[in-house]
Amino acid sequence: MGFSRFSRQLSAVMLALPLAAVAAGAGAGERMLDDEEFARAKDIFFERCAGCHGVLRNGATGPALTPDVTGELGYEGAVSFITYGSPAGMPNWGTSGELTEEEIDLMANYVMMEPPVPPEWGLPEMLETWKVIVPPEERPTEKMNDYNIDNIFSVTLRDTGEVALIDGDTYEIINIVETGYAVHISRVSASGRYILVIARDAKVDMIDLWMEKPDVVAEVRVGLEARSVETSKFPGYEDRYAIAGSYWPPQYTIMDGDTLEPLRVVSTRGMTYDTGEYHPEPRVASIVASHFNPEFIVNVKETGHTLMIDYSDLDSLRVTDIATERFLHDGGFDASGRYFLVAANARDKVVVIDTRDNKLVNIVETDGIKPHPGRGANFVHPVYGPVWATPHLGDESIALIGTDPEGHPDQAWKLAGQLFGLGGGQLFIKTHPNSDHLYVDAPLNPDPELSGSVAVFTISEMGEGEAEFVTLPIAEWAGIEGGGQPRVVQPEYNMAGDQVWFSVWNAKDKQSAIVIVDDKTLQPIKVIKDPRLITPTGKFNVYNTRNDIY
Ligand code: DHE
Repeated sequence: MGFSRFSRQLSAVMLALPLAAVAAGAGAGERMLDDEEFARAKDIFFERCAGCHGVLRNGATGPALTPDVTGELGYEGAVSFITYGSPAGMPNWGTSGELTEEEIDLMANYVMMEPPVPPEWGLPEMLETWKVIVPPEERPTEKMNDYNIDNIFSVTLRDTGEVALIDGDTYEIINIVETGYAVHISRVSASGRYILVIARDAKVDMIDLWMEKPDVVAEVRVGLEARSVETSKFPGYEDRYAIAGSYWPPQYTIMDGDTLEPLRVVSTRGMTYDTGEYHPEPRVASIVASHFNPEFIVNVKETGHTLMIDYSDLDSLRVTDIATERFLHDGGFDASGRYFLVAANARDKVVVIDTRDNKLVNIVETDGIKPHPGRGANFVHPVYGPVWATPHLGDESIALIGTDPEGHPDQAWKLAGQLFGLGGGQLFIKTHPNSDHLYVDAPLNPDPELSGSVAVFTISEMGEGEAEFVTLPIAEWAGIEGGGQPRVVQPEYNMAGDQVWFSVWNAKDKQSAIVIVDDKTLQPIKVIKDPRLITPTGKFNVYNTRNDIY
């Protein structure tokens, strides 16, 4: 279950299994699991493993785990990977205390068996789950609270299935809002009024920030597993539509932007862009809304298609299908908002799309293992000019890709330079137009000192070649009581760009925190600790998220 060498060996057989071969059944593990154990292992796999390895275990960010390949790894090998992880991105489920020895034994046996195929989820199932809690006509016609809603943070509380809405001016928790299971990300509607939250169980929640106490006004489940949500941003279509991408079933759903009524659901099953082979599980990874056309940009992971979905006429949906690269994951715009850069992480590449002319611009080799940008970071490098940066999950490198074809044509859409951060296990990077700093985390590094810290580079001091960084001991500053291995994850600026928020993400039964750092002095100015802040991970500042500022 580790990533590096194993992943490369296994990718060759990734697409070999036809759907008929993946029906539930038992393979050759160390021992057979009984029904109860199988059901428990299936749940753990869904909760912890399916995101990287796929429901059908055909592999993506992590290697394929079909019985033909896990059989070669063997039971002992599987136990070791699950227990210790790897610096290339496999979490250390055992040594971090997240899985017990007994659960690891269960999982090592489970991955030797044939994976079960989950049921489909179409419009009828969605409509059964669709609820308009406050109909549009009963919602406020103006903002009913005194919050500066642009500076609210929507904070993922991963393991409680909630988001905390935190006032960025006062650091007070405004509300803890119940969402779906293992909630993942928040995105903000074009007007800034609504926050859309997607959970791993594919539940979408829509929060109205104009209410006296902001809360959920509509919800729907668009599948059984999902990771992405976005809303229409093109002038004339602000807040009109929402879209969510599902991992299972592999599909995207366009919804009404006021009520979340599902309007169109489209499967992404189909052929790989290069070899033209059928794939049963091409999952929808990141989605962004174009600023240049009435389109959503939908990245289909396993088959390597980037779809530009024109939402101006839902009855005759026009889709521009750009062949890009397999294993598309997360990404963001360049500073102009015209070019979208998305990691094809298991291919160690970043794809650049021109969202004005709907064309592939380039596919950049990032000279690192598994680029993982989040949305990336845009800044003006003293030597290379405007760049977009991504860290890597599998090593300590940070790729700088030139984004200025006019002023710096030699660097444009190429690897202009590299930085080197704390170590492997990096996930997120962030800067802000008002800041001279670039922050890079390493939450998946097995070394607790590194996973509890963040690297800070000073942009104006960068030259050609390597740059020095300062290490901030964020987890230490949090003063966590009661132990655990708190991981520092996802820097996020406030609206003004003068403070940076970090989640100190501990196990569910341990204390977690949010540490806020002054961007000028690099000193902590506030630690938010509250028993309700359980497993905080992603944080989404309303203004920065809505305006694609990163
Ligand atoms: Fe994420 C973004 C998928 C695990 C925190 N994550 C994304 C996106 C995708 C994705 C496709 C881009 C969404 C978009 O922009 O539309 N994430 C996955 C997985 O498949 C994966 C690897 C495994 C899984 O089982 O889910 C995974 N992600 C995690 C985590 O374990 C993280 C660290 C903690 C958590 O809360 O789950 C995590 N992912 C995030 C965050 C973002 C994200 C915070 C948004 C970053 C941003 O700044 O926009």
